[in-house]
Amino acid sequence: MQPRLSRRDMLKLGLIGTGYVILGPNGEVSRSDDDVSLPASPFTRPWAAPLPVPAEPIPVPPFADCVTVDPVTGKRQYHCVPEYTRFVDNDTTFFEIVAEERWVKFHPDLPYTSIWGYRDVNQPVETASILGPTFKARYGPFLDGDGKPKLAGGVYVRHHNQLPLNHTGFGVTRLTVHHHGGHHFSRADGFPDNNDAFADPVVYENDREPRFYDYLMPLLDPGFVVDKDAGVPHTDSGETPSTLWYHDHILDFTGQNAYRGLAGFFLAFDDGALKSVVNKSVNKVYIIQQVDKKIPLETIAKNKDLRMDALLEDMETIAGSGTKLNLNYAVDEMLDEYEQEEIVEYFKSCETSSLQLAQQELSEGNFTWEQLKIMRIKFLSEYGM
Ligand SMILES: [Cu+2]
Repeated sequence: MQPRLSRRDMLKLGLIGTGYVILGPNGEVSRSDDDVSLPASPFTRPWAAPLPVPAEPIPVPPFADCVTVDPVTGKRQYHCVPEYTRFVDNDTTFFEIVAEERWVKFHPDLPYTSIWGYRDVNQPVETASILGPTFKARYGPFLDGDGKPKLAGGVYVRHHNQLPLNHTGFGVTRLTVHHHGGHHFSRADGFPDNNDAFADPVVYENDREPRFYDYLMPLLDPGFVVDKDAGVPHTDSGETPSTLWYHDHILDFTGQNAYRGLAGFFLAFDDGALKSVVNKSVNKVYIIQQVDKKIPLETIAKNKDLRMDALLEDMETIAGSGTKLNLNYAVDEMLDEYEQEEIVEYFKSCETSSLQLAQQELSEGNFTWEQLKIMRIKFLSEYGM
């Protein structure tokens, strides 16, 4: 007979608070998930196989049914889902993924098991990993030929559904892919209910549901949708997520479908250094000369065909890289002495460079984004941080 366990023993064993403890009439303790009716897990040798690391998907040519190339300019034009149009051009990378049933070994000592998994179309079934391919992508802002930020770039993924149509049991074969943690159109973010509720030019490969579906990840900082014109200012790079995953998201069956294997990583990197170098080289000298001459910012922006927010972004890059810009002539027109002092004190004490946060925390001052931005530039110029 097993000895009785005291509460103290149980705490030591970590059994209290799990919700899985069964205390038998004899004081025998067992966890309710040790169900004796199930076969024991087979023995597997430790360290028998390397950790599987899913390969990156390989880009495919733009999809001819949705992207045409302008014969004169060579520019890609997208024409399938209207809201995607501004976000797709020659810098967009295309991928093609299938969801399918396949047989895998979780361990060399185990027999083959059927899973549902994502696979890059370029990857043969025999060598496909259990988890879907790992995407690695770069965040924008993407720059046009003149070094100005643009919306287009990002990643465009076509997902094919090749799961068995006659499936019954665990999981459902109606799919919608969610990019977990990203900031995308709801159209491209695994709408859980019914993804052909969107009026899409999808191809129906059978009469039951669309057999492929297009997802666009613009890879811009959160907020780009609010500011429809620019994509860079008014966004919050402090909130940009980087370690993401994608998984099936269909209503009521997300757990079952992800459990069956419909999941993969999506790692997104930012390239701040690269984009600021390009920006700087284009407008830096001009901006410094104009500020020296105390030219009004509106005039500088107009002459360089920049929006005011884009000009301020460039100025911040210049000040941030160590070149002082004496903007007092412009600042004094936008803020009185006390307001300037309040904002400087805030910047001295705050831990992030988020202007959205500054706007919230300085809410009594009712400062605009431009006021805070120009103060950020003054602050960078004077304190060099
Ligand atoms: Cu999720």
